[in-house]
Amino acid sequence: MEETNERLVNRKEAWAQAKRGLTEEGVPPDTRKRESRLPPGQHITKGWPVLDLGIHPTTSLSDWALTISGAVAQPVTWTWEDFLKQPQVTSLSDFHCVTTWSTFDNHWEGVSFRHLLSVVRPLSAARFVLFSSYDGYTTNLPLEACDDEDVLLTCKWNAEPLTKEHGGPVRVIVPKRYAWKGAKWVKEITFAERDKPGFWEVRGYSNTALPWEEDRYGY
Ligand SMILES: Nc1nc2c(c(=O)[nH]1)N[C@H]1C(S)=C(S)[C@@H](COP(=O)(O)O)O[C@H]1N2
Ligand SMILES: [Mo]
Repeated sequence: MEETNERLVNRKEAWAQAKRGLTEEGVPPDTRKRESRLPPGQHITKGWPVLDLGIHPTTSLSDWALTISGAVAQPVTWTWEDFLKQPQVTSLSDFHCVTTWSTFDNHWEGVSFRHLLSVVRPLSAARFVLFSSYDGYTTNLPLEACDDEDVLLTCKWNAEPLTKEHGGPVRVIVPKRYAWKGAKWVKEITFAERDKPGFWEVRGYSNTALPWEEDRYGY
């Protein structure tokens, strides 16, 4: 059984305390440069690094399920077959990890978050979304950040099934936020009236995670 990589978790917590990698600290967010495709303090990496807690859960497709519940009119649990029956879309986007690497032009394929919204129909009181994964990871976002055309539950990357190390069979991508907001091996999506900080959000990382504002850390 794999265990959480405590050294990595401790190192990333220390980076948050040290506010590592901030290039524009002290510059008010609304005056920072935003015209560049590459967010401030990021560099482009070739290939696609793997970054997670160190546990790569194996779920056979016959056991896999995704439950979407909470403040919604129609909670659902999708099996793998159900997931494939949903409309599959493609999307091209960039990926920005808070540890400063970015990848450009990823071809994603899967189910759009907006489709999911049309199925479960969040109640008007629902304002936040919590993602929980098969490795025990969690991350949170405002509903309005998820209600965007480029937010996907993705099962394919560059025309190939998403590998286990990158979160297969299904992970979330939220291209306008740092990559930790996209849960690999997603298991549950819960809509709520109140926000609930996730794994990195309680360890010094930003609740909002906006790359172009270098919004890496919490205060
Ligand atoms: N379930 C889960 N999702 C996760 C993580 C994790 O540890 N567990 N790490 C996050 C972080 S910090 C990053 S940068 C991206 C990395 O995705 P990749 O390994 O496919 O590059 O996944 C995010 N989603
Ligand atoms: Mo990350």
